[in-house]
Amino acid sequence: MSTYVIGDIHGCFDQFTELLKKINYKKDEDKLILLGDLVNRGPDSLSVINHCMADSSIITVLGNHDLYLLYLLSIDKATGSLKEVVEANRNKQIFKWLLKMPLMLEIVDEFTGNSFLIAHAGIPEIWSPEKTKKLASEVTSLLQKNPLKVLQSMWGDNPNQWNEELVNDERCRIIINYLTRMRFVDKNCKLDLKNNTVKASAGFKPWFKYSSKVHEEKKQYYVFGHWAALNGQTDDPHFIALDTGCVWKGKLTALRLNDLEKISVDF
Ligand SMILES: [Mn+2]
Repeated sequence: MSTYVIGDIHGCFDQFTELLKKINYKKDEDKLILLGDLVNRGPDSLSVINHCMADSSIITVLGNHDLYLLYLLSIDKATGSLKEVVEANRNKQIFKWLLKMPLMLEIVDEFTGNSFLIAHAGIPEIWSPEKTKKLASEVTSLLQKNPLKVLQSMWGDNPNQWNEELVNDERCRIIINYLTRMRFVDKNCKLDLKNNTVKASAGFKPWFKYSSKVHEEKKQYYVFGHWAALNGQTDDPHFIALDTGCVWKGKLTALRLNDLEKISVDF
């Protein structure tokens, strides 16, 4: 049995099925975790969703584009490359399926004992894995209890810094922004959500540059997508970036957790 993590698919269905063939994925034996942003921008978001819903060995962490799709489904607004998903006959089932997905996962590989912390954009250094799990499930239960309220109030870049005192919509919004939109943060973990390049503004660094040696000792790996401009490069083997920009005519990349091998297909 192998466990794979695949980066941002963004509706690139052909590359997705080609990659599954290349890794020789077997749905009855293997496990597949997607890093979110299954949909939008690319040519065939609906086929990606249909394929994933038909295979119970697939789960995804939610990305910002998946949350956008949930939002469009919640207000029944068919627009852009998500039009056919919102208008699909079983759009209500799609909504329910996606709403159940977590914002963060921890997977421990039984052969190596390595632990993999998985979130669409990453996990800020100020939150331990336990704390992150708690905050992520806080959002998931709010999403399930009152989806409209969360989906309609999650927009915006403020507050831009974590604070234990935050409550209600602001608390929910910043947890979502760290886990699904983060790239650069400053030394107080203030988010810069405007910059999607690889060049930091003054006072900011990529979120994964703040971490200490602790990950190495604990055999912890952070696996994330979202940041296509990194093109898979973090210069730190404990931070594994898997969005290799398939939808921008780059590659779609899988990581096999058992041996840390990366396998890609071209757009
Ligand atoms: Mn994203």
